[in-house]
Amino acid sequence: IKEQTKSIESTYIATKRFVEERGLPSFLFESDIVYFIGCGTSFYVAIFLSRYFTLKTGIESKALPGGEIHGAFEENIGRHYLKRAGVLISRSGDSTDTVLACRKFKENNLKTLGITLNKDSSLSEVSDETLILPINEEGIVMTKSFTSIILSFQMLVDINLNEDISKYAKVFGKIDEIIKVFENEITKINLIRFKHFVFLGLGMYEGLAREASLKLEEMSLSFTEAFSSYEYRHGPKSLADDKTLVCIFGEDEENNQTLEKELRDLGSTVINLGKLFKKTNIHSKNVAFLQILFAQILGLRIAKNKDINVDRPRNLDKVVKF
Ligand code: F1P
Repeated sequence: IKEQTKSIESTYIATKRFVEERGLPSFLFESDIVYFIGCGTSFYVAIFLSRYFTLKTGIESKALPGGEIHGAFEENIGRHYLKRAGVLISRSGDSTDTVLACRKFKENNLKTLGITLNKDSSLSEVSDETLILPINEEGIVMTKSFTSIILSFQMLVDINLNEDISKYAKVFGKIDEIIKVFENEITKINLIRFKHFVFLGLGMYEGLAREASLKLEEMSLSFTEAFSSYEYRHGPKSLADDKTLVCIFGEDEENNQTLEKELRDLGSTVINLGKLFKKTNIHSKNVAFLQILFAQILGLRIAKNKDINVDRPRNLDKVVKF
């Protein structure tokens, strides 16, 4: 988790170099629809980036897990869009679902960009263009690859819009500060009393909520759920009580404050991450993805309390191949 101070910087340098040497994957910005694909954590990166991409470019996009594409994508889907493209995300570049999804896209004449940490992977062979990030992540549970892949794709979008990307350089060396703020907050919570963890987020923040939920499952074998924030009012909140910890990803604004109060009234403990993130000096919307560090630290703390080894998550392998 702490290595993210370095991985963020190397991602920034590598992405800048990629654009200087190879140019932007302009076909994405000329498309009518872009599909963002991944599995597990990489699928949650896809949700985040799909929302970011559409928000900034106005181009339609959809995030789907790899299996949905190779298992259920039919020729007819999205046929009325003249230009379709795919962004395939995979740390290993070898998850069978994602590689098959990329092949399926090619069969249907979609142009593809692969983003991976592994230059010798099947994904780099199959995708039309590949962005390789020079990050080495040993653990099974993805942490720094999540933040790095998000940063690098955000940079591509921003460069295409002629935005100044040096704003990202401001976070170099400051991840430690965010970690301290989050750690202090987590220390104040009596984690042992919670039986149920809920993560909420809207728009791109839904990607963070889904990833946070996965982090707690993988690291600490906790029972967790994630929803698009206001969906929680429509049924799931029947389970909320004083044994529930709810984390709301997003900005510190009125709607989140109202939801926070509503859930506190039900007896739940609520962390409003927008409010908490403000306590750091680098809380801008550009680096909203760094809110995920809260869940990475939370997962680690709960695992420690339960004496679970986060480096050997139960039933999981680093790559899912079949
Ligand atoms: C991602 C992934 C992980 C998950 C598990 C299996 O694969 O699904 O999110 O924790 O370890 O792999 P990848 O396609 O990004 O390599």
